[in-house]
Amino acid sequence: MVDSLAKVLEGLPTNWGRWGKDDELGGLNFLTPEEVQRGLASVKSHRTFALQVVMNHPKGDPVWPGRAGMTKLMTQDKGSYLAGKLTPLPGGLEYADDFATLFLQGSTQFDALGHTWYGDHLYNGFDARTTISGLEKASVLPLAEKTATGHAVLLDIAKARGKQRLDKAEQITLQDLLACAKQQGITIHKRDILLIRTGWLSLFYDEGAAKFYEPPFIEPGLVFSRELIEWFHATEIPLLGTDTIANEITVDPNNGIVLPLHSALMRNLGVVFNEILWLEDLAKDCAKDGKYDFFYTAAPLKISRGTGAPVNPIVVK
Ligand code: UVW
Repeated sequence: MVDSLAKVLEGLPTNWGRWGKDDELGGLNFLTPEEVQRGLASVKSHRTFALQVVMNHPKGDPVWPGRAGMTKLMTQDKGSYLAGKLTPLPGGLEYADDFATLFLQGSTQFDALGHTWYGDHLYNGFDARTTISGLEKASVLPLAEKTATGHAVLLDIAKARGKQRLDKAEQITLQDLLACAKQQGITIHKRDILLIRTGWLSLFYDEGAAKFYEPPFIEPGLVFSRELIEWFHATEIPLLGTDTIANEITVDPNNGIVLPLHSALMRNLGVVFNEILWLEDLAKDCAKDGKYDFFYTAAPLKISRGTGAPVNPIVVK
């Protein structure tokens, strides 16, 4: 018997109304100019990292089951000119063009705060019917216009456990986060952007889609607990990013709920989710220099009424 979200989350904090009844930014409200400055002040080596996975990757695009990776087609290329279908522009210029269809949640992405809900309400109490035909409220657009920019920390849970990657359904608790921070010699400060490495995504590229999606599809990740939600609330975490498809263990081992943190953190607290991050190169660099904090900035594509959008976050160490 699976518990209901309404029952499990009863009495836990929300940030609804905290920034006004029309707020669509949630945790990004914590990222004030002071937080941007704090992020910039942490920059030491000026090494940069781009955290998006490759779209249209030859091995495929890792996505939530039921979605598909990008389909990309050439609409014209040198072949078009060689076949006589096109002639060069006056002066001789030729060009290649392409066209793509994609799930907006089909790559490294930001979830809009209105992307998931339970009952009849989204983040900030917006009526769930405002999602019909496109998100009228809490779409990805306000997040894209604000940007997520500030001081971030990486917690490398896989490394802390002496593994290349966590196993299917492996759990991460609040205690694990705090122990990992201690082991890495960092303090998680209020308003830090929180990135968690599990190593899980590398399974897709190393061993292929069949292994990655082998049933049951249960990603490793954070497990719901009341103390975890209270800690996120008290620590004012603006954004959670991980190298998994959905930022949390797929099925909660204690109550059977699928993706409870999407409700407890995203819907109720307004924590912005940055999913499907490529953290391998950043993690290697952090292990090398022992520095696990840095400047992070990201703005998803500006898509009107979007449920999410691809993003290529930038880290400067
Ligand atoms: C779902 O919403 C099901 O997944 P995600 O947040 O990973 O896109």
